[in-house]
Amino acid sequence: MVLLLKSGMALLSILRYPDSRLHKIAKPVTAFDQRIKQLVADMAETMYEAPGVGLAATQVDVHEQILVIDVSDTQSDLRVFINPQIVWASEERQIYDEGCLSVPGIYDGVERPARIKARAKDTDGKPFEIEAEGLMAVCIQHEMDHLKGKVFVEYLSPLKRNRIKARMAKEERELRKDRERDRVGMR
Ligand code: K1U
Ligand code: ZN
Repeated sequence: MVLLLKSGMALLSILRYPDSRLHKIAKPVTAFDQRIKQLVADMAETMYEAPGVGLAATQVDVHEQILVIDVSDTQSDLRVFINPQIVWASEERQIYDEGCLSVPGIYDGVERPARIKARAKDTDGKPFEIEAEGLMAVCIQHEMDHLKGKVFVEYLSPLKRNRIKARMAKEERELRKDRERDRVGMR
């Protein structure tokens, strides 16, 4: 579902784990055109509204290699990564309590390289490189996993993952009931 806003931008629906579409592999972007610019604007709007600090195109059911990230406190530092690649990762690792807009309400520790160097293109197709640490490094790696069809809960133990799946399934049943009540005018 897409919610159109007065600003000309749109709020996109975020797929919820364990939706199988979260496991699709994203393809590289080949045409840096108006469609990509509009998609990036809609993804940023969707991320800010959620709110979140990152969003991968996979999460809005678009299977192209596009990420938006803003780890600033004031939603004022949007970074766009198209066709991103990690070209260097530190031996040093850090554990960070990660969250995901596709797995709302769940936070758990994931260990990843503490510092990375990434290469990507902007919306005009211009290449750039970035060195990142802290939340930015975590976020780039987490979002790049989405493009490869991987959700952060897959780093957790099978026991934790199954509990998360059960909780998400329960929430999904409740959401469906609410939507049905709305449809027949009972709410
Ligand atoms: O769904 C996503 O991929 C976005 C995810 C990014 C992320 C956060 C933390 C660690 C790794 C990856 C989120 O934005 S979850 C929500 C969140 O962390 C947040 C929400 C509001 C304010 C600050 C953070
Ligand atoms: Zn995520």
